[in-house]
Amino acid sequence: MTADLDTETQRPIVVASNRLPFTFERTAEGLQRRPSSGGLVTALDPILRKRGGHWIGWPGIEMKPGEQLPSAREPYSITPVQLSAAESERFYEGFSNGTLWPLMHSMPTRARFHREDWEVYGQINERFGEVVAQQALDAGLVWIHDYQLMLAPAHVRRLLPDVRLAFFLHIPFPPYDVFRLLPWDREFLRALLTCDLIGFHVRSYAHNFLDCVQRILGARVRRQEMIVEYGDRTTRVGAFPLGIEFDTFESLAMAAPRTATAEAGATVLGVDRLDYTKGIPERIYAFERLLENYPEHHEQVVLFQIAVPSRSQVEEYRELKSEIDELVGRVNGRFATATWSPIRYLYRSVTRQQLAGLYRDARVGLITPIRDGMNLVAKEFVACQVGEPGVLILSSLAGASDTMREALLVNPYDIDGSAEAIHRALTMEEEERRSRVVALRRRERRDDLDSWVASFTKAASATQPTIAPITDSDFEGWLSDYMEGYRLSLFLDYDGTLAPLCDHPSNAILSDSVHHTLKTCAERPDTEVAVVSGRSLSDVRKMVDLETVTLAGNHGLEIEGPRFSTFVHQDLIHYRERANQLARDLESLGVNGAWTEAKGPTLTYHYRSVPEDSREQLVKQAHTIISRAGYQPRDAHAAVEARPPIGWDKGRAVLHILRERYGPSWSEEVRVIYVGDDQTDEDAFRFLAGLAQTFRVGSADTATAATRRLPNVAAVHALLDWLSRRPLT
Ligand code: ADQ
Repeated sequence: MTADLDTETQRPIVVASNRLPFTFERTAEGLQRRPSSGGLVTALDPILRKRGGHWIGWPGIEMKPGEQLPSAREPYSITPVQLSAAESERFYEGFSNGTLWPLMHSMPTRARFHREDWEVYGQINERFGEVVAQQALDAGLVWIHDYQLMLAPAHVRRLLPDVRLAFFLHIPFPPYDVFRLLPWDREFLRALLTCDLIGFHVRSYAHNFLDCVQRILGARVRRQEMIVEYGDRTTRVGAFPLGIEFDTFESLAMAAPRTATAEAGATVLGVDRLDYTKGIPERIYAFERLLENYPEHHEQVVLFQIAVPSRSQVEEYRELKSEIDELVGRVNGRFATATWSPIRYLYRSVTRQQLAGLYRDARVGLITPIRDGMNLVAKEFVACQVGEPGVLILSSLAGASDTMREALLVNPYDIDGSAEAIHRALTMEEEERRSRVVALRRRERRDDLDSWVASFTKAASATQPTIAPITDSDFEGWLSDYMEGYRLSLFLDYDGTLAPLCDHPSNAILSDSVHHTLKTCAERPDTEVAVVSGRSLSDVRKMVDLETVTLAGNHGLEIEGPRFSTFVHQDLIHYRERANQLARDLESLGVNGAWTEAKGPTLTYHYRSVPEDSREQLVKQAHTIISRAGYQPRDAHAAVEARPPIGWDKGRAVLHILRERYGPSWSEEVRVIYVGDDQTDEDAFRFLAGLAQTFRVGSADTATAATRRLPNVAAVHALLDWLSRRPLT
């Protein structure tokens, strides 16, 4: 898929985030709006004001039936996504803030894992995905934000397969060993990989993500280029450090009246949402240590901590509030004099204007989260240094420390080190303060919010990379160690694996070169090849036409091969007649090009030629007819398989072949590779988990139990070719 940069950037942008840019409250006068707090809104609102488009998010209250939001004043349109109070509890407080938030911040012991929360999170993400897709029919870009909506991209992709789709994560992406604690890690990674671009604040988060997709999903990662290949799709991954509206903050700081803090002596300023990631207690301990170690600061210095109330319905946040209240009280009690209290603590939001004045008048900005995706407060502090230069003390555990190198960097867990840094900041010569601030300001002015949006949207509209051909070295990396010194038993599905999917099964013919490579593999003394297909045995025999290959038809209900006693499942006898009847029943659905393939004991109802809009109805009817006949319906590629309920599948068939050939201890005798593209191959993937290397071919839209994915039939051919050429065991 290619995109013309100019037209892409002019077409509307559709943004989805958990919160809309404002929150509604129900008052006596009706619904009232107030701006939402937090970095995400600060970042996105100006983009949509400038470019126009659509913002989709949760309005913050449960709306009554028929109730309308007050009309928007924004120059962009808004669609609210409704959540009931019960849904919000599980989706927002539960999974988003109780599971993902701590886990993504590498605090797994705080994370709780409840299946019910996960399920509601999935449902709400689906709802968001559907609303986004409705609004994004002609969008130049769909841009989904943050950890609350990590599954939504998969739903947008399902509904709009060709839309340009990007995701930005505002919080850290943790290392592999932490992320994999999530019981649903694969689901998240798969959903994110439906995007064309995934942005993180800093490179280390992007690298963590690459590690995870490589190790958890077995995706192919091109590290130099930061490209992931998964199934038949590519995703670009990048670091896009978020900036702020620098000029706005600078102007606000220039205009702001002198604050009371300016009179109160040197102010050390902390500004945060009240959150356990922000390191507020640690900061108070560090300030206490400063007062213990350096009495000269008594009556001279004040720590002014402003905390915006946040997630106050969550128990942990209420506990944190009490802890901070208590700590502030204790330190003040310990050091206060008649005219001086060392800590001033404000538990509320302040306006941007007030904030700008406070930043400007502070001697020290003490921004010491114990983990933070980026931290915009540090950047705002710097932008507001328009008078006497202050000093920024910044946690090395905030994403912002990646670029804000001229700050005094501290590890917030190191209380003594932090106290030393505060002392150093308070006693720093003006010249040093100025040169640090100048360098910090220069960078933040250049890498501001506009430049972030420009670089992200530019990357999002760049031509999508193509899948690089799979090479010998890929196969060597994946398989050599596994196979070394062993015989190989190779299992392959036929349609969509060895031969491309066609309108009619009779057209899916093996090319001469693949036929030749398959033959070469099967004739090797150290390799056995089996083709396991849903076709009837006679049909698959006709297509493969190699006596050296074991053939399994009807999903393994019938098997024949060299040095192998022919197998026909004993229960089939009961189904031959019923299959004929079912074929007749399905004839009524032979409309719009749909047709039924009778394969002896099983049948396949094909609907590849049926127009999209009439498929759903036909498939539903096919399921009903098949079930009524006492058969099991199974969805396959543009087809519904009707299988006798015999408790036999491709997994059992593979086991049967392996036991016949190598005896009960086959797993010690032979290495197994299974390659398939179909839902019916999943039975074999599941059965072989841990016992084989398995490959799912084609689109990554459905989940798989296979170890890896291959993009297409050509990649299967490359695998066969590599296997045929490898040195003899
Ligand atoms: P937050 O965790 O909300 O954001 P941060 O980046 O610091 O953290 O943004 C906070 C915003 O809220 C700032 O714009 C700040 O001015 C404002 N704010 C903070 N305290 C305030 C107060 N008392 N009164 C008024 N306003 C206040 C998440 C991630 C961050 C990431 C951002 C953006 O956790 O790591 O930087 O998203 O991606």
